[in-house]
Formats: sequence, C-alpha cells, structure tokens
Amino acid sequence: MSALSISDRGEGRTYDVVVVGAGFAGMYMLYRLRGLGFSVRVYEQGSGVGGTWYWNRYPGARCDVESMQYSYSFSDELQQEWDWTERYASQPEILRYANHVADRFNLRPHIQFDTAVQACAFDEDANSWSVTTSDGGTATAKFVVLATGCLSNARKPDIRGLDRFKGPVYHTGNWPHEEVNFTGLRVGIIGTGSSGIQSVPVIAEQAKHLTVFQRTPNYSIPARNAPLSGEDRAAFRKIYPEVRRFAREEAKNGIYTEVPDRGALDDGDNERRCKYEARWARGGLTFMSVYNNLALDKGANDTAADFVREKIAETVEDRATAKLLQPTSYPIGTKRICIDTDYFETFNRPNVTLVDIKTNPIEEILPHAVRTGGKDYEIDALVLATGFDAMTGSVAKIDIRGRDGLTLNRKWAEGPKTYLGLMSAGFPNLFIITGPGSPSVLSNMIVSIEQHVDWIADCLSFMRDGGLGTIEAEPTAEEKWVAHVNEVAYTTLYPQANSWYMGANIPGKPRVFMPYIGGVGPYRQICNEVAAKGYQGFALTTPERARAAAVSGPRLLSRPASARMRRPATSPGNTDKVRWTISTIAPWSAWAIASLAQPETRRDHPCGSSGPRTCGPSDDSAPYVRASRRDSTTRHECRSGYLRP
Ligand code: N01
Repeated sequence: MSALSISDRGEGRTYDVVVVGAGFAGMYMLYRLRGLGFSVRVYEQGSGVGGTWYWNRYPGARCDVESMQYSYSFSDELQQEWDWTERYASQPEILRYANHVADRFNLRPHIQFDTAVQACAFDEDANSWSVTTSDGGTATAKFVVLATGCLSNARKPDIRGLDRFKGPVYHTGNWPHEEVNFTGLRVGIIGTGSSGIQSVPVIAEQAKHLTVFQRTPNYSIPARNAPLSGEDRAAFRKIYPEVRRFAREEAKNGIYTEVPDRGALDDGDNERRCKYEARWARGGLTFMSVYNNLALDKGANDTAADFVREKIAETVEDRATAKLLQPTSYPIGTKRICIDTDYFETFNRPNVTLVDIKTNPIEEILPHAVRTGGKDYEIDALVLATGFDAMTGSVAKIDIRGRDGLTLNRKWAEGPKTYLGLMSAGFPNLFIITGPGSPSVLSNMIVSIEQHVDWIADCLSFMRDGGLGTIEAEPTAEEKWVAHVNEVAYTTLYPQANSWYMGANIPGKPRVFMPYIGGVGPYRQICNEVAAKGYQGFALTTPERARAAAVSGPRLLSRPASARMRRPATSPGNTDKVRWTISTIAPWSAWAIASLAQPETRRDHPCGSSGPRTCGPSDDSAPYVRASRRDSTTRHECRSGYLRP
C-alpha cells in the first residue's frame, strides 16, 4: 500500500498534509500540493490570508524589497497581470495581492481561518501527526508543514507599569484592523527598528507630539519610493525570466542586482565616496552590495558606516539629536538595515522629540507618561515597535512532540537545530518553511519561500512514488549543518551585533546566529544536490520500517536499501547508490564561505548587450527610467536605475 494516497479524506479531518499558516509560504505550499493531488488542510489563526502582511498594518508599513521582485514567480500569468503601483509596495497593496492570489488559484476552500494550531504530536504507531486546533478540533496528517513565518510572534517588552498605562497601547506587529487616528494626541513610540523607522514619519504627521524612545540607533537608507507607470512595469516584465533566474541562482539575498567585483578598500576615498553617493541617491537595500566585503571586513564596513553617519549629521539639524541617531555600536548591515522615507528628516519637526533610553533606560510606565532619566514624558497613546521573537517564536508557540514525546522546544532550548533549515531530527515528516538554518530572513523571502516549497513538494512526490512512510533528518547531518551555519556566520561581521538574527532581542533566548548566510544561490544548490543524491542526510523509511523503528528505537533511522536507491523524478540522472556520508558537507563549507566574496563573473546583461558592465540600446525601455541617472563611478550606463549601475 502506498504511504500516501490521493484522496478526499480531507472531509474526515484526515489529510495527507496539514499546513500551518496561510501567509505567502502556506498559500504557495497549498497550491503546489493541491496541484500534485494531495489532500491538504491549511490552518490560519488570522481571519484572512497574508501572514505577516495581515498583522503588520502599522502606519507606513511597506516592504523593503521592491514590489516587482517581492512577488511570486511561480505563475507567469500572475506576474504579468498584477500591476504593482509603487517601487515598494505598501502593506495594503501586498495584502490585496495575497487575496488576489488566494482567489485566482481557488485556495480558500482548503484554508480554515480563525484557527490556530496548538499542538502537533507524532504517533509512532500510526506513523502520522495528530494536530490539535484552537477550535477544539483534531486532525490527522501524514505530514505537517510549518509555514508559520519568521516575524509573526510580536514581542511585548517587559517594562514595569506597562499594564497600568491608561491610554491605548498598540504593537506594530499586531496592529488593529480598524483605523487608528492619532490626530491631536501626544504619542510615544518605543523601538527604532524597521517598524519604528517606517511608522515614525507617518505618525509624526498626524500626532500633536511624538516622542521617540530609542535604545539603539539604526542605519537607515532612503527608500526613494516612487510610483510605477505602465511603461515601468512593461519594461520590467520583459526581463522577468532573467530577474527571476538571477534571484534564485546567483544572488546572495534573492534580489536582482549587480554583483560587486571589488572591496571597499580597493577604491580610493573619492571613488568610494562617489559610489556610496550613487547608491544613496538610488535608495534601497542595494546600498550594501556596492562592495563585496562590507559584511566581512571591519575596515571596509567602517567606510560605509561613516558615510551613513555623515548623512545623518547632514540631515538632522539639531547636533545632539543627530549624534544620538548615529549608530556606532555595531557594524552597518549586521542588524537588518532599514529603508526609510524621511525618517531622519522627521527629527527636524517641532513636534518630534528623541529620547535616549540607552543611557537612561525606561524606569516605568505611568498611567499617562513614560518615566526615564528622572523625567516624565506625558503621552496619550503608546506604540510598541519592539519587534518579534523571530524565526523560532511562532514555532515555539505550538506544542510539537516528536519521537519519544520529545518537544521541539526542549530540543531547541539551546538554540534551533535543523538540517538545511527544513527538518529537525526526531520529528519525522515535519517540515519548516524558511526555518532557522536556511537563508530565510537574510533574503527576499518570496524567493526563499518558493525554493523551500518546491523542494518539499518534490520530496513528498518522491515519497509517494516510492511508497515511503517517513523522512527525517539524521542527527549527524543536522549536527554538521548547524556547525556549518555557525561556521559561515562567524566568518562575517554579523555576530558582532546584538540582533534578532542572534536571538539577542529576547531576554534568555540562546545567542545563536539563526539564518544561513551562505547565500540563496549556494544554498539552493546544496538542497538540490541533497535531493538528487536520494535525500542524503535524511533517513527515509517504508511504512513498515517506520513502525518497526517506533518499537526498536533510533537505530533504524538509517534508510533501508530500497529507499537509498530512489531518486526524485525531477533530479538529473543520478546513479550514485553509495550511502551519503556527512563528510561531504565539508567542501560546501569552504565553497559557501568563499562565495561570500566571490568576484563578478562575466555574463550577458539582461538588457541584451553582451558586456557585463555595458548596456545596449534596449536599456532605453528599462524600468524605473524616471529614477535613472548615470553612475559616474562605473563604466556601466544602464538606465534601469536601481537595477544595475
Ligand atoms: O523589530 P526590531 P522591527 N525597551 O527587533 C527596541 C522586518 N520588517 O519590528 O535594538 C526599549 O528590528 C529595539 O531596541 P534594541 C525586518 O526584517 C520588515 O522594527 O534591541 N526598546 C529596537 O529598536 C525587521 O528587521 C519590514 O536596543 C526596546 C526595536 O525595539 C524585522 O521585521 C518592515 C525594547 C525593535 O526592532 C523586525 O523589525 C518592518 C525594550 N524593552 C519590519 N525591546 C519590511 O519592510 C525592543 N526594543 C519588509
């Protein structure tokens, strides 16, 4: 009997796959699995689709990846027909897009809204998961896919007196659905990460007075947001195949941009300054890709950090305020860089005050004020832009029990442990999308989501075709992968910052660098290679073996010969039947680390010209022409504006 069957068992609350979450990951997972004929149930705690974009409705919420790239690529019709209206999409527009996708692909019938998954327990006899939901229901599924999102568990800070505050308290990560009007109010905001930096300028325009309580200043680059015209979109759509290919295969972070061919210290002061000026004028995340060693070399990093600090000093009129806003305690980019619209300019408004809570931490919150440094700042409403229990928080909320009743929380008590970010040993048939140990939050999330979903969908097809019962990360493979993730991270400057990447924003959370920094291109190759070699590092069993393993213990976690021989249908011809040993990861380490600073390789420009740094006439119709200008510091004259210098 096949381990999986195509069935209508969904009616009886028994499914092939339960997916947790109907954000961008959950929706695409559902789409793929339905297409393959699996019965699927998606549980979503919100009342609608969209995940993080459903909850993060704060004023000014906007994606920091450009809209034409922060969108699904799996359907060419979809990407050709959806008209993004701005260079960076606002939260309402992204949510409309998510709803459009749900309707266009008829996903809603398979999603149960307003239902949180509370517990998942692996039944070793039945070789399946028992899922308990907040409506009191249970479901059984062969597989569970956690599409719970990396930034979904909003974190309320533990500040004395917070519960006694008499006015409304809002969290940016869990914003009310009805309109919030700050007109005439004195508003306080705690937190100056991406959410605070996006909301401060918008709230300041409305509020009578805004007091910004800052613990750590952030590096922020102007977004240079602008409307997109029909011509802009049409020009971009022409190059979509190359944009998508590059984002998947070559990019470090899943974003189409130029690959820098030199380090910051390879240029003289003037040339370097010109390049930073050009990127500052262009706006957006590509500021950090002007050189190939900003994340690796402190001296190089200092040049970019100095430049941004100078820009802050030039923008903010009050010298003391400017100084407070200049980050100095960590290298630029090692906390998620922010993208803003008039953030620093906002501190020139007479109705905005910056309060340093690093030197004088908040003592307590009073019914109508925030007390710090012996002074009471009177406010009528409080905004908490204090971030998330990132990457693991939304998983930790679910009581997940694998083999021998081991909970995932207990297993991850010293930090998350996964193999490839996809599975955790001891938890068979439980997949995580963009989990810790994968590029995830260091990348354009939709690129990483699509890669994980496709990999999981291929894996489930492979298992069904091969009559396999379970797949599970092997402990040795997991250990090696965790070590590799750390090894790569510690070749960079990232661990120098107290960031949420490190879990440092949550008191008591283990300090472990959670995402995989090797880059989405190398990571994809590693995942593909693992699959092509018969899911090396994973133990695969037939249903009978799985049941035997339940009785005999972990020694049967290795794959039976029948499973070892199988290859996914999508993999290129692969006849390697030798059991994979974990030592094969070692070359990846050197390769992935080397790729962090890889030089530019010659390739044809997507505009049609042949040189890697010159553009042909077809660039005249390239997107974002209105933002175009010549970058005098390079030989390239592409008019595609932010795309390539
Ligand atoms: O959260 P954060 P966020 N007392 O953790 C401060 C993504 N995102 O919601 O740095 C006082 O970055 C904390 O101070 P410190 C994006 O990936 C994307 O802004 O810990 N202050 C910090 O200033 C982003 O990185 C978009 O010293 C306290 C702030 O609160 C991620 O979400 C838009 C405190 C938290 O900053 C998280 O961003 C928005 C306390 N007890 C967000 N606790 C896009 O555009 C915390 N802070 C896609």
